Amino acid sequence: MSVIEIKVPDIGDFKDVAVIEIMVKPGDPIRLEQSLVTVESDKAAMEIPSSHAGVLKELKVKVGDKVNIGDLLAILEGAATVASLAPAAAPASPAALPTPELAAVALPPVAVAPASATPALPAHNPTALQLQLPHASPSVRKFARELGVPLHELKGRGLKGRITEADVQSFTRSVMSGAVQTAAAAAQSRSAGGNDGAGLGLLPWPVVDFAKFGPIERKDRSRIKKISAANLHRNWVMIPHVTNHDDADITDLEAFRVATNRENEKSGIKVTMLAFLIKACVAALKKFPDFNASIDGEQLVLKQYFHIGFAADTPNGLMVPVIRDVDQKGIFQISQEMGELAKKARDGKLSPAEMSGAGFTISSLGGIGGRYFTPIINAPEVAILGVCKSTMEPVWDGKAFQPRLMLPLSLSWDHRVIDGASAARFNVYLGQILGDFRRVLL
Ligand code: CAO
Repeated sequence: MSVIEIKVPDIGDFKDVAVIEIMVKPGDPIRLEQSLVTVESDKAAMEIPSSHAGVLKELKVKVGDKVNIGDLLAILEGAATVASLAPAAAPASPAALPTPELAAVALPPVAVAPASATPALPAHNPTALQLQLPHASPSVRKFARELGVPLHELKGRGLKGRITEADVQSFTRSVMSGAVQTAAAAAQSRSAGGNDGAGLGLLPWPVVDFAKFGPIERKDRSRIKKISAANLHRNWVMIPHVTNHDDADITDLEAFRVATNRENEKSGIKVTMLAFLIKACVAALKKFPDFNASIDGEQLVLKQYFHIGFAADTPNGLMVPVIRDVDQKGIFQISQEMGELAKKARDGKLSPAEMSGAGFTISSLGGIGGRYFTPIINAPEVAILGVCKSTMEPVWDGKAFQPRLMLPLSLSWDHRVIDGASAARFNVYLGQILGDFRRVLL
């Protein structure tokens, strides 16, 4: 019989979060990933799951305690199973996002629920922001999920504004009787006609009976796709995007990459063009700091760190893992981390921390194809680089056409922060670096 210590996992950028609920008691049999306690920051409530299975011997926290990453939560007795706290694929849950980033959408090792500490809301508030809402216990959240009740639209009438089972029942009754309409239903009826495009004076969304024209199939959109869609939509509508296209001559860099992979075959690390691009972008961000920035009210926040996000295509949808401190890393380390993060993304195991903090993002379709595209900026960043497949092209050298390997680059930028001349210079400089990496040393 082994004794296992359960500690607070990485819960994102939260410090001194209060324990608000204990969900187990000594003697209870504990399943792997069973929620043990609920903690609450000023932004969100979240359940902390057990990293092991066993029998609960002792709880090391009580309601009201403040905890941080690494603090001892509980002691279990039993055979250890999986030591990792990596989350399983995101369960269907109405969980709120820990951050508003483009595709920081995988659930953390815990389900995140809206927190309290908000001004009183009406019993039903379909326009309320999720992060400002009252919270509910896991069983009430489960109950609401089963009924399809949007918890964030309810005002809790329980202790400290908590949503109770009775609140969920009464909301369901009101919807059934037609007394209230959920935000989703309201949006649907708006898009079905009579809507002026959220005040933009637009035509209503076309409502078409597709089945009239031929056989169709309906399928649910995945949770990650719905969340990233909402983020992409906001970013596309709110940011005045412009995209500059350019080409970089990577003939010599590609030869170097191929030779490097050949020489390091045994290392098991494959270097792709994306690793060089990530490194080259850092050189360009150092030269053009406005591209590694965010708008904050009247100010521009210029980041002195170089964390680069890269879009990863996963079965569940688009995700953007982040490689930190790229300026301090070599191509092999970047390649290795990229491989690990991409695998985690595909397995649905990225933590919120691994998807946050980027100052600039690269979206590479180079392994697939295409020429150019217009990537959507990953707010609150102000620029994103799209990359497509390199092709051999005839390039005039002043005397003759030479076969050169050309990489298509598409840089989208926020016109509130960046202007066209800077964007063109950024692309030119990036092309020069990719053309001759020794320039990074200058
Ligand atoms: N030109 C030509 N070939 C390229 C290339 C480029 N720009 N970039 C990559 N390749 C090649 C690689 O060398 C590799 O070749 P081999 O199989 O012969 O070794 C192949 O294409 C596949 O590369 P990869 O995609 O596995 O690796 P990567 O490092 O380039 O990209 C990752 C990793 C995770 C970013 C990628 O797999 C991915 O998910 N891309 C999609 C991103 C996306 O969806 N963007 C759109 C976002 S907006 O909706």
